[in-house]
Amino acid sequence: NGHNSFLIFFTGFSGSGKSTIANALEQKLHHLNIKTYVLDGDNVRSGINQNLSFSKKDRSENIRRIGEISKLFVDAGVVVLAAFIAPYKEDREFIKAIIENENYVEVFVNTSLEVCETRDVKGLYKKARKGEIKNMTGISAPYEAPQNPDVEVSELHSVEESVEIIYDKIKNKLIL
Ligand code: GGZ
Repeated sequence: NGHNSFLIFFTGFSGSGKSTIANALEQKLHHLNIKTYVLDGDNVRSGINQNLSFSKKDRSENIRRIGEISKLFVDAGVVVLAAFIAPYKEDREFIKAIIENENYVEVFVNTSLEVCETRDVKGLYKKARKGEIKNMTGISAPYEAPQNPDVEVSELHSVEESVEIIYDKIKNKLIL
């Protein structure tokens, strides 16, 4: 039951559903006995990257380290599901440059800012509107949308549908 290892990189606004979809896809892959690891703000920004802010420079360093960590996991034979806003094109390009082409799948979770702001799971958008937090992506910091993602999902898809759409794109990489 060997399988290829690769990186699935989810980009999109805060509250777009990146981590939720990544975790749901991970469950599906587990049922197929595939070794996976989810990298997201919860385990990266709280640990190895806890010294980084949301300035442009620190977001770039965040994504650079995530790219290098992902590369190590891919080398170790794991399917990595990385869920980060990664708002700058040049930072996503860096990851593309260090991970072999066939081992990189970019997923644009294109949930509209309006929907993300309505969800406001952590209350961050409300705080950003009030000026209580700065550099909030979509409010006071930019998001450079991917022009050519490998897969795109949005609020028009349920989590389950999103998982199936993404699975369809990666199934050819899996040796089941
Ligand atoms: C965007 C912020 C900010 C600001 C805190 N802007 O929805 P969340 O809470 O759980 O996910 C967001 C997370 C974004 O971290 P990333 O490492 O993915 O960002 S980046 O790739 O741009 O480096 C959000 C929370 O951190 N958060 N402040 N100002 N998101």
